[in-house]
Amino acid sequence: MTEQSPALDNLLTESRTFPPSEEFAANANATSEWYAKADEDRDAFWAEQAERLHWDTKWTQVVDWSDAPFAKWFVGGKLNVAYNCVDRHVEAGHGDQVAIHWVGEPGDTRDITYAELKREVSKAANALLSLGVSANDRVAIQLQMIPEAIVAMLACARIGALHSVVFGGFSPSALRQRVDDAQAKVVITSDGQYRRGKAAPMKANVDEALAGAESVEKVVVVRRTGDDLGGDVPWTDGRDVWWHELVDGQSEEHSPEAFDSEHPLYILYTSGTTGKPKGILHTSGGYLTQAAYTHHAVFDHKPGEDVYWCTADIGWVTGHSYIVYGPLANRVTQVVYEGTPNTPHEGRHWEIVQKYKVSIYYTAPTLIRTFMKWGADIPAKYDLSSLRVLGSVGEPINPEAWMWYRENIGANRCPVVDTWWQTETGAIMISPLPGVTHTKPGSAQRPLPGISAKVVDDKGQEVGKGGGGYLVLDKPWPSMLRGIWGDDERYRETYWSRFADQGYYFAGDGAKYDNDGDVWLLGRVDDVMNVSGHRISTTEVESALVSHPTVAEAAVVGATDPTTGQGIVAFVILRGGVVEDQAGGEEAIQALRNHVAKEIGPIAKPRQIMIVPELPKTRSGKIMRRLLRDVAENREIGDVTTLADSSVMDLISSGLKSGK
Ligand code: 6R9
Repeated sequence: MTEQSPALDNLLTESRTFPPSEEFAANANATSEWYAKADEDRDAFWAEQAERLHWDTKWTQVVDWSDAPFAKWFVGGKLNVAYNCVDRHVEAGHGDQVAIHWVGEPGDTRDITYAELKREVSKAANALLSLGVSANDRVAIQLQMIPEAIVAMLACARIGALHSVVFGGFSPSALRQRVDDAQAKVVITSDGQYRRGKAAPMKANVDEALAGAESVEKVVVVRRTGDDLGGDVPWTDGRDVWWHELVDGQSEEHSPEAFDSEHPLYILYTSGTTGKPKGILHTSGGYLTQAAYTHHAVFDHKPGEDVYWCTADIGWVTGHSYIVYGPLANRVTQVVYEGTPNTPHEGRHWEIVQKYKVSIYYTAPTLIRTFMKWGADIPAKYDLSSLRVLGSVGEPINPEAWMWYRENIGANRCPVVDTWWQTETGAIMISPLPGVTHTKPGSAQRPLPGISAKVVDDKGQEVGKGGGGYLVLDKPWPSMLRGIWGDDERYRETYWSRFADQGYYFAGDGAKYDNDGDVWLLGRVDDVMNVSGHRISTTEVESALVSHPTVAEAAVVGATDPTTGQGIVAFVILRGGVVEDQAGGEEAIQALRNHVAKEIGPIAKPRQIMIVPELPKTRSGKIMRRLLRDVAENREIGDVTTLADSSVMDLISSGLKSGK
């Protein structure tokens, strides 16, 4: 990928493209003219997008970048984010529209209209005020996907307090670290959560986390699992309070205050591979503008007509921007599902799509590959004809998985949008526009109108068509992070030092342009392998493996090798129906190695391929290659606190020891 170490040039020569149907194109929210328009006058373009919101005081300047890398957007403007997501829709006569079709894992359901959401958020805002929470205070939220999670976030926004949402499955120490770093005053959690048909304790973990946590004055507990948990919920008198006892009796009236456009909205922690997690800070006006604009343009969302479903957890930035802020600002009707996709059966998502006539579905490659593993006959049993746009986020999507998604879920009819962005970018940055773009399996394709991104070499020079290097963002954007909580130096160092001369934001991802100039994401640069001086991306080898008919999912790492520097080690999950004894045999493994050699080149042939039942993933579905490197290099396994399921590593290690 750099001049010193030659890249493989023959990778990812994807030639399939899918133009939008005429009908879709004719009704699409976005048009191809937007690109030129935004290029001509970026500020005017964003000023127009900001008009999607209600501003109590209009801004005087679109962007102030004079103190780079600290940006100010819509300078002087004032707004209330929660008012924009809830109240204004009620005032415009849409109080009876369903905002949330909530589906609980055990099968209980709740439909919440905008009028009801307004009442709930107002009561919760009054409740937080009654606990002494005021603007700029921090509230930590550790909740599963229940309506109260969304209500709590909006209640914070409404009173100008910052939320810090922590994944429901995170360990006590991970929660504690985040509570301490943000000095959270209040923690909101639940008694327990349903996971795969069972009630698991939540409050008990929170108590363990908070022992001696001095900043925390109150813990608010939503009752969810109740008697199913068996036994009492541990309780600290004077500190703990039930959500229903606190919130239910509050007034339904609360006047939202208008805050400065740069008023902080939330902190969300992302874990780097080393060091303590970074508290990514987002603010109000610019963030909401880009979240709303991208949700409108990338998903072609039509308020009052579409039923939208983003399957993310609110503990992930995708849940923040594409369940809570963007969609609700755009008056969405959306599905929120509490449980796992295979509880009680592997068709659960498709059953929900059929029942609620979901028209826009946004998920992660990890889940698409899991659906592949389960088999195409499962979605085939359901009526998915309501679907019209499919989205993907979180990792590079292998062309094979993309095609499977398009064919088996989208009936070859729905545009697939592969959306690249990060916690730090706040909202989608690179993605096709449905109805405009001729989509291409595996490529995020092009920065959105208003966004500028480049692939550059080591020295910050843009590479040409067919060239690879580092993805950078060379112009500020409205929803960009405003810093790392409490650590300006780390903010500069992490994101702005690599290409300081050019003033580029370095995203940490490798990327390349294909011969059409479309962008392909190649994974984190930390994961790039170096085999005999050739830099090879994990993504490309993984995609080659997944394109073999027996493979559902693959993770590839570079392990130290005495002759080649690094050797490629692949961990492979087989597709449903494939017999492991056959597919895992010596000959079959050799066939897989040859397949990679044929797809990419002999240099990319894995040194070793191991068949495994599962892969280690974060809660947002990203493969943790660092842990697989530990396995491949026979080291003790490193920190597993951000794994979705910490038993996976035992499963992999024991399977390997027994020779499977
Ligand atoms: C939204 C989100 C950010 C990292 C990012 C990149 C990877 C996300 C991707 C993608 C290829 C896509 N990533 N979307 N890679 N194609 N469409 O995932 O935020 O959890 O902060 O992760 O995820 O490596 O840098 P976050």
